[in-house]
Amino acid sequence: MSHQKEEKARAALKALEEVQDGMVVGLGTGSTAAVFIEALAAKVNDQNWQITGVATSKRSAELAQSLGLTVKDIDEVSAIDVTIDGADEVDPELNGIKGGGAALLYEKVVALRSKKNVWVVDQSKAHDLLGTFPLPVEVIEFGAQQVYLTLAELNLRPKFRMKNESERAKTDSGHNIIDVRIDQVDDKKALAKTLKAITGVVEHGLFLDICDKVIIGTDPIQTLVK
Ligand code: ABF
Repeated sequence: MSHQKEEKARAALKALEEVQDGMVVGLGTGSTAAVFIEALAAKVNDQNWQITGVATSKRSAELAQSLGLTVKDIDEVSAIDVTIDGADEVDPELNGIKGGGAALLYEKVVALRSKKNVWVVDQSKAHDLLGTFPLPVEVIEFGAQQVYLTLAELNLRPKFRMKNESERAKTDSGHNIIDVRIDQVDDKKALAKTLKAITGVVEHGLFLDICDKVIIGTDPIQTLVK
């Protein structure tokens, strides 16, 4: 197993400690979150726990259900006790960039309804400053090119996320993803406001003041808390 895979697995398994029998658990998206979902399903089956999962993507829902976990829609639960998710970048203030897996909208909806948010990452995700990783911006289909041009005028160097040479990638909601470069942007909070004010933008992958704990799967494990 590669170092990165070992780190993902170590972080994901550590995150099991955040879960107790009877909880409603937000199920993240990505390869690290997938390891967590597999470990959670094994624990639930071994200990006969009652756990309800709320997935952040169709693929996480399918994975969880295939492993026997109960999965409900977010509107079927009254609260989410803890969400375990991955991230593409995290800084020392626990702000992050998410959406490399094109699931940022549902991830943010679930995160904002969670009592506690825990990110599980390998060391390559930890950066002093956000912006090495392109920031995903979720955009409706109608007028997506206009949004692209607006982002270009803001010097954000936009790029449509492509499924292949000719087709644009689509999120679970059927939206586009436009990735932008924010490494030259100092005020991320102001950028978040600017992006949300662009008509046609649904959401972006800046997760500011959302995460409560980051588990970095190094050996020994590093845990960052707010
Ligand atoms: C998800 O976690 C996405 O936002 C992000 O792309 C992913 C990280 O991917 P991985 O865990 O596979 O490195 O929340």
